[in-house]
Amino acid sequence: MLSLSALLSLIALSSASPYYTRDTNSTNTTTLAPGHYLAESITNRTFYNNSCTAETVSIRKEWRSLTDAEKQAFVDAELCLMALPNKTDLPGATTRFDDFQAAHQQGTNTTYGDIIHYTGQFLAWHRWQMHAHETVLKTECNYTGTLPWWDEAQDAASGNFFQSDMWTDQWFGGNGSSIDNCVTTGPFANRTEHIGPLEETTDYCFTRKFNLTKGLSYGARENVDACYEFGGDEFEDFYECMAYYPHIAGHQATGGVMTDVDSSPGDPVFYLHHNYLDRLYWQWQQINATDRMYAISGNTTVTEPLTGWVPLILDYEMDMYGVVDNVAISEVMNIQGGFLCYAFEY
Ligand SMILES: *[C@@H]1O[C@H](CO)[C@@H](O)[C@H](O)[C@H]1NC(C)=O
Ligand SMILES: *[C@@H]1O[C@H](CO)[C@@H](O)[C@H](O)[C@H]1NC(C)=O
Ligand SMILES: *[C@@H]1O[C@H](CO)[C@@H](O)[C@H](O)[C@H]1NC(C)=O
Ligand SMILES: *[C@@H]1O[C@H](CO)[C@@H](O)[C@H](O)[C@H]1NC(C)=O
Ligand SMILES: *[C@@H]1O[C@H](CO)[C@@H](O)[C@H](O)[C@H]1NC(C)=O
Ligand SMILES: *[C@@H]1O[C@H](CO)[C@@H](O)[C@H](O)[C@H]1NC(C)=O
Ligand SMILES: *[C@@H]1O[C@H](CO)[C@@H](O)[C@H](O)[C@H]1NC(C)=O
Ligand SMILES: *[C@@H]1O[C@H](CO)[C@@H](O)[C@H](O)[C@H]1NC(C)=O
Ligand SMILES: *[C@@H]1O[C@H](CO)[C@@H](O)[C@H](O)[C@H]1NC(C)=O
Ligand SMILES: *[C@@H]1O[C@H](CO)[C@@H](O)[C@H](O)[C@H]1NC(C)=O
Ligand SMILES: *[C@@H]1O[C@H](CO)[C@@H](O)[C@H](O)[C@H]1NC(C)=O
Ligand SMILES: CC(=O)N[C@H]1CO[C@H](CO)[C@@H](O)[C@@H]1O
Ligand SMILES: [Cu+2]
Repeated sequence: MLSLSALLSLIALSSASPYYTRDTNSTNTTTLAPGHYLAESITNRTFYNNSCTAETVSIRKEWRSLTDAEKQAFVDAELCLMALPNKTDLPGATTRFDDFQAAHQQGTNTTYGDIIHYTGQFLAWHRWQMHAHETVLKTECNYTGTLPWWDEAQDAASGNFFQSDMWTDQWFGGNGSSIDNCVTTGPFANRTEHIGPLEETTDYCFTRKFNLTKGLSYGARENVDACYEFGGDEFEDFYECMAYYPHIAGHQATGGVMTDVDSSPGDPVFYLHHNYLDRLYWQWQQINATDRMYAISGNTTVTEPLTGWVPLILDYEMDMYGVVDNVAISEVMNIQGGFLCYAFEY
């Protein structure tokens, strides 16, 4: 298992090549045996609370379980968000879709060492980001579905990480062009990114550069299972483990904008990838809810602020930089706690 400092030095190592900052450029240092915790019923345990009941819970489906009409509705909703004006004045944001990308760039601001990825709020923040994105699709683009996810472990096991129809020109488009990696086909073809690369705000083309090898290796189910070995009192080890292979699989395999640690939400596939990561986090929580549901530890920042370290607690208010109202971490620990109310199809 990588320590946090090892992770950080890997990030520092790889930041020399701007577009590929998530490439940890490392050999496999995982020493844990794969876990054996996944009971058949693990993903359908429920923890209904308050207004969240069997009647109100929404089900987030794997992309391939959606009907063609549902797939079209999701793609259309993302296109709608890309056509709506920004509501924040975050640097570079010109559309409502950009607002989310800009907020992610703010959270990744190296002034405090990327607070949303290498601190205890990594999983909570991205869970909330998924919910916020889904909510805005519904409230501002009349989307009636739920946020789909991408079953990466299934694709890694198949030998073809890009077997899903999500990568066809009907839905998200595929690999970038061999000339400049710009995505030139599908509904998001030739999109101009306004946020990034990294902490810049410039205009550039929306890119992808598929890497099958990375998808098959990083995305392997055993890498997820290895993370599930950590208990609630080892939360820091758990989130670091999740931030490693399961997290970098979708980013690095997709390539291009998805590998940009600040600006990866510029590829709509980002949301399917992080929704999958959220499902993995929820599975881990369900394995021992008493121990893991409210597990949180670490500090609020990676580097010490001038005012001193602040331990991360459940009351900590996470920041979406004006895209939606802020919430405390405690609100997002139980995905059926009331503020959140969803389950995963499987
Ligand atoms: C949970 O999943 C298991 C295995 O698929 C199934 O047997 C069981 O009926 C499911 N329970 C509920 C409440 O859906
Ligand atoms: C949207 O962004 C533009 C700059 O791109 C800015 O001038 C404008 O104030 C922003 N809109 C809102 C509502 O903040
Ligand atoms: C959403 O639906 C309302 C009511 O039908 C409509 O006024 C509005 O224009 C729709 N919004 C979008 C972005 O399509
Ligand atoms: C994607 O495009 C890159 C760059 O053109 C190429 O090297 C790679 O083989 C392609 N990958 C797949 C899976 O098509
Ligand atoms: C995107 O741009 C490329 C290069 O200019 C062009 O060949 C392609 O037809 C464009 N795609 C779409 C869908 O407009
Ligand atoms: C990062 O934060 C610092 C300090 O608040 C600020 O000066 C800088 O502009 C921020 N960077 C970006 C990309 O917004
Ligand atoms: C894919 O990643 C592997 C492992 O990091 C690397 O050796 C290979 O050159 C990459 N392939 C492409 C097409 O970028
Ligand atoms: C990493 O090492 C573990 C333990 O040796 C192994 O099970 C796993 O497949 C490796 N993962 C990758 C991505 O190579
Ligand atoms: C859940 O975690 C607690 C605290 O570590 C432990 O005592 C208990 O045995 C665990 N329960 C299961 C079913 O693993
Ligand atoms: C968290 O803060 C404590 C001081 O409260 C400090 O000793 C520790 O090194 C910090 N941990 C990390 C991972 O930065
Ligand atoms: C249920 O909701 C109450 C009131 O919002 C909250 O205090 C409690 O923590 C929630 N419990 C769970 C298990 O989500
Ligand atoms: C561990 C590892 O693979 N390190 C490589 C990282 O990338 C640099 C530059 O390409 C190589 O020189 C290292 O060997
Ligand atoms: Cu992120």
